[in-house]
Amino acid sequence: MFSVSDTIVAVATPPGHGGIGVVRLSGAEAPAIARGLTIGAVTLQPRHATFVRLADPDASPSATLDQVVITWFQAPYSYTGDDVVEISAHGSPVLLRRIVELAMRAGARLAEPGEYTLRAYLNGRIDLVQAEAVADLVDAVTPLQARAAMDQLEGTLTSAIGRIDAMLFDLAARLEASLDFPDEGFHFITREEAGAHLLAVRAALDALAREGRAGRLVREGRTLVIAGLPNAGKSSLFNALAGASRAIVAEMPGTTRDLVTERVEVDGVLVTLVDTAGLRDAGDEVEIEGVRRARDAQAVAALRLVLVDGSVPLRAEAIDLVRRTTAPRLIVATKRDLPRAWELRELGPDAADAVDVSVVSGTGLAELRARAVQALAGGEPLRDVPAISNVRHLALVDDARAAVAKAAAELQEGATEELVLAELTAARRALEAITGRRSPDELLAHIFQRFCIGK
Ligand SMILES: Nc1nc2c(ncn2[C@@H]2O[C@H](COP(=O)(O)OP(=O)(O)OP(=O)(O)O)[C@@H](O)[C@H]2O)c(=O)[nH]1
Ligand SMILES: [Mg+2]
Repeated sequence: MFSVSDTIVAVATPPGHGGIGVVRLSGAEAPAIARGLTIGAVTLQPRHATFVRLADPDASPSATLDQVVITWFQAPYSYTGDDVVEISAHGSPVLLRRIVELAMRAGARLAEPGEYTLRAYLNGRIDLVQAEAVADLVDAVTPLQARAAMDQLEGTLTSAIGRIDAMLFDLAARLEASLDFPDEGFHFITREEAGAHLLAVRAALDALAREGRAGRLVREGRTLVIAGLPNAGKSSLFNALAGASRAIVAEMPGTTRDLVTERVEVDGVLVTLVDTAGLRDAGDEVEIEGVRRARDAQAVAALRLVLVDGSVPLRAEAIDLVRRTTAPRLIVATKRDLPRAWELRELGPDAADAVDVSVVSGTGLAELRARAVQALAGGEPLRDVPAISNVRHLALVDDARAAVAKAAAELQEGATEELVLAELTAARRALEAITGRRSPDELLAHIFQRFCIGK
C-alpha cells in the first residue's frame, strides 16, 4: 500500500505567493534529482545551504529558471529519515509548480498528503502519536492547541503510555512466569499483589481518560450559543467576546434575525460563537424563521448562554426561558452598569450562580469567559496543557481500561493466570495501537489522509 522506496516531491509551503516557497524532495534519488535541475556542476554538502541557479531545460540552454538555495539533509538525519532536499525558491506558484514538474521529469513522484510524515513514521523517526501531533500543530489556531500538539510531538503522551505499558508488561511477565510452574499457582506474584498492581494501572488510565475531556475541548473547540429574549444584549455580548463589531446592535428589539457566527478564542479554547435572534412569538416571516434557527442552534450547542436583561423589570417569558433551557448552560444577567431592576433569586433557584456582566464597563466579562471554559471542560478549570486530546487515542485508552477492569474482576473471582493474562494482552494491544507499534494499513491511511500535501 505505501511505497517508501521511490523519491517523492511536493511544494511544502502554502498555496499562493510568498517571500520564499519550498519544494521538498525525499528519497534516495533526491540529491541527484536536485543536482540535475541546476545549471553547471554543483556539489551539495549535507546540512549546508548552497546557492545555485536552476535551469529551464525547455528554454535556451543557459536560461535561469530561478535562483534558489538548496539544503540537503542526508539520511538518516532528516525529517523523513530518507535523504531530503529542500529547494527554497522565490515564492511564486508558477515557479514552484515548474520545479516540481522538472523533478518529476527527473524521476520523482508527486507526494500524497502527509506522505513525508508517514515516511518519518515508517522509518521509525517518530511514532504515530507524534505523527498525528504534526498534523495538529499545523492545524492549530489557538496557542493552547499548538502547545498541546507540541507536547505530544515531544513525546509526553508517548511516555505516559509507555509507563502504563511497562506496568502491564511487568505484571504479565510475572503471571507468565507463574504459568511455567503450574502446580504452585500464582507463584511469582500473589493475587493480592496482582490486584494492587492492576489498581495502579487503572488509576493511571483513569487519569488519562479524565484529562481527555479537557484535551478534546482544546483540540476540537466547541460551539457556544447566545440566547435570550429580544433586546437582552445578545449581539452586544457576542461582539464583546468576538472582539469585533460583527453583529448589529440596536435599541430596537428584534434586530438580529439570522444566526451570526464567529470563531473566537475564549481563554485558550477555540469557540464557535453563535448570536441568535431574540426568542419571541411575534414578528414577521423573517423573524419567525430567525427564531426557529435560534432554537435549532441551541439544540446543537455545547454550552448555552441564557441572557436576561438586568436593567428592565423581569418578564414572565424570561423566567420561563431560564426554566426551559437545559444544561449545560450559563445564566447571564446583562447591562450591569445600569441600575438593577430585579434580584437574581427572582429568576428561580438555578440562577444563584448567574454571571453579571456589562459590555459597556467590561465588568464580569473575564468571569464569564472563565466560567464558560470551566462549564465546557465539565466543571474543572483548564489549568495545564492536556496530555491527551485525540478521540482515536481516547477510544483506545477506554479499550485498555475495559480490559484492565475485566482482568481485575477475573482476578477477584479466582480465575486462572491464562484468563487474566489474555485481558492484559488486550489492554497492551490497545495501548500499542495508540503509539502505532501495531497499526493496520487502513488506520495509517485514515490518519495520513488529513494531512496537507508537502507535510
Ligand atoms: N447600558 C448598557 N446597554 C447595553 C448593554 N448591552 C447591550 N446594551 C444595549 O441594549 C440594546 C440591545 O442590545 P443588543 O445587543 O442589540 O440586544 P440583542 O439581544 O442582540 O437584541 P435582538 O437582536 O433584538 O434580540 C442596545 O441598545 C445596546 O446598546 C450593556 O451592557 N449596558
Ligand atoms: Mg441581536
